[in-house]
Amino acid sequence: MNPKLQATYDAVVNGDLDAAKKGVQAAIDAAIPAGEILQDGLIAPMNQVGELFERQEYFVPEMLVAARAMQGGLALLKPKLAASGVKPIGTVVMGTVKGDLHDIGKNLVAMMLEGAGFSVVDIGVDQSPEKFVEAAKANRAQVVGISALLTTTMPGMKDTIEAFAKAGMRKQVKIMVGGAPLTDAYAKQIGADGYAADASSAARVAKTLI
Ligand code: B1M
Repeated sequence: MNPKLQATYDAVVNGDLDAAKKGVQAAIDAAIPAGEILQDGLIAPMNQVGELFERQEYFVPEMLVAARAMQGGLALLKPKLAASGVKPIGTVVMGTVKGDLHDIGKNLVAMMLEGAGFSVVDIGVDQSPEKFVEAAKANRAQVVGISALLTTTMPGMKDTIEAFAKAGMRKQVKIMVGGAPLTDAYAKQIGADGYAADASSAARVAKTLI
């Protein structure tokens, strides 16, 4: 890792919002590529936080402050990641599945989709199948992106896909799923049209779907 990113990494692990923002700004000023700042300075420390949580050295409050620090850094990086002013190539409705409050990965995917030229309607976390259907209808979305981070909430993705079928919209929208516990095989099993393991491949997959 570029030593200039160490301060950002430590700031996220320690949940220090101000230091995370300062670190990201310093890295941008030092012309470190945005993708590298994202991967090594923001995503890698969140993985470390996850490991600390598994070892019961961190608990939910520590995860929360780490997430807040990461989001603060991410907000500064957003303009670098998502080029603006591009005519949208399609509309994606994006949300986290019902019962699930994790949104950092979803936000990143949304940014990368915007960067790839999509117009993104982010409906937030803990969204019911009906909300996904409503939002897709209201925004005439071509693609719906569903994120899940918990094994317990993954079945909600299948329910959401079924809700589109019930609403008679299954042929009009392509459904893409993702999130740390998911696999390509699971995505196929629940009838999704696409699966992406990370934010940059999500943009590639979305393009192939439209
Ligand atoms: Co939670 N949490 N959490 N958590 N949390 C995990 C996910 C966990 C793996 C931690 C662990 O045990 N090691 C574990 C889940 C275990 C499981 O089910 N497999 C867990 C748990 C158990 C819980 C609680 C149940 C804890 C509790 O209360 N006892 C609770 C559940 C709350 C709820 O949702 N109902 C909970 C709560 C929280 C916080 C609220 C404190 C906080 C979330 C804050 C927020 O999001 N605003 C939090 C956090 C921060 C984490 C970890 C540490 C980090 C998640 C993260 O943001 N990663 C996480 C451990 C870990 O993942 N290492 C953990 C960084 C992010 C960039 O990656 O989200 O994977 P990720 O997104 C990636 C890809 O997955 C993919 O692209 C993204 C970018 O590359 N992707 C998509 C994501 N969505 C996609 C959609 C796509 C395509 C790709 O297409 C549509």
